[in-house]
Amino acid sequence: MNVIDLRSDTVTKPTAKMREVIFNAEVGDDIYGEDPSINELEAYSAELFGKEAALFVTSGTQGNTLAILSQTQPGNEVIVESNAHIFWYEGGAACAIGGVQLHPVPGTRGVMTGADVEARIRPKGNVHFPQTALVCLENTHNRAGGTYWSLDQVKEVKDVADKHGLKVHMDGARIFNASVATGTPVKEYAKYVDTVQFCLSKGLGAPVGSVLVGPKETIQKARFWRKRLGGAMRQAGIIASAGLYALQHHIDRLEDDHKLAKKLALGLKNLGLDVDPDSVKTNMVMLRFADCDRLLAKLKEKGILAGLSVPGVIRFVTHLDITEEDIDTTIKTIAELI
Ligand code: TLP
Repeated sequence: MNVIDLRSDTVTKPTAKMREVIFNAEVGDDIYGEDPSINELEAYSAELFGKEAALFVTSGTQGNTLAILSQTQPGNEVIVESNAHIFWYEGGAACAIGGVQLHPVPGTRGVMTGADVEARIRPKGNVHFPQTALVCLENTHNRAGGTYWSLDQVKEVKDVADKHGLKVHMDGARIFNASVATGTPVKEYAKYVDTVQFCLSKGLGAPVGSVLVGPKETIQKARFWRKRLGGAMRQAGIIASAGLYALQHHIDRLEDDHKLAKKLALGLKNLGLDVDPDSVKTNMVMLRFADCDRLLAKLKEKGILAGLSVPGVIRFVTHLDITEEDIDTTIKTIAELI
């Protein structure tokens, strides 16, 4: 059976061209700094984001964790939006490894205002309070349904962070989706944050890896932490080459994923289902449904996979391996099932 996998954009398989690039990748021992493919990916990423340095890491979770570890001290507090991936889905890494406390701030569709953030910053010089060190933004925002931050919204938080001497990290697992949807170059977003983590293994379609970009000194600290956590790899140019290929060839096509997500949302709306097509900003569709488990199980029997985002909400994610025909089949199948 041909499976239509809409659970996540993490499920993509390398394309034939990407496999060819992997096959031919030049490699070396990265712990000696000798893997040409990794060095090229890091240099390319730093340039693309207008940052001094970049670090190839195993996953988005590792990139976020290294960003926190290299910009905080144990006992510090880190402000995150209350539905942030860092808060929900990273196994408590910031706390378990970095010894920091996360301070969740409710946002609107994943976006915090400068005032939201400022109200949560702890007063300095009072022995009762943990000291706020870092603010983390998520762009696009996963649990909010692939919503993006505008550049002005990022600037507003950056201004507050600067005023209080805080660093800003962007969990940009899907920053290219935000960039394509808003027309904002990633370099512009990066101007108003200290570090950005972006995933190669999501919409960009590479099999493994993320990149953390930022100032040289911060990335050097992150490199140290990556080694300490066992994330320094050897001839990992095998996977980095796929990441570089994805960065060079798979950004513009994200627009197609966004169109298909919109098409799916409109199709489901036309079936009378509880979906808001206007809220579909990038490659995710959130369907509010009374019995999600039953619908998901029925869909699975028909070869269509989706996942639960939050209780009562099914998430569909479009990506490189999803065609227009797959979306038509999905809408038709759901029409038959409900
Ligand atoms: N998100 C995954 C799951 O973990 C939920 C998905 O299927 O969407 N930041 C954001 C915003 C993410 O959505 C994810 C992955 C990560 C970080 C972590 O990336 P990985 O899975 O590479 O550690």
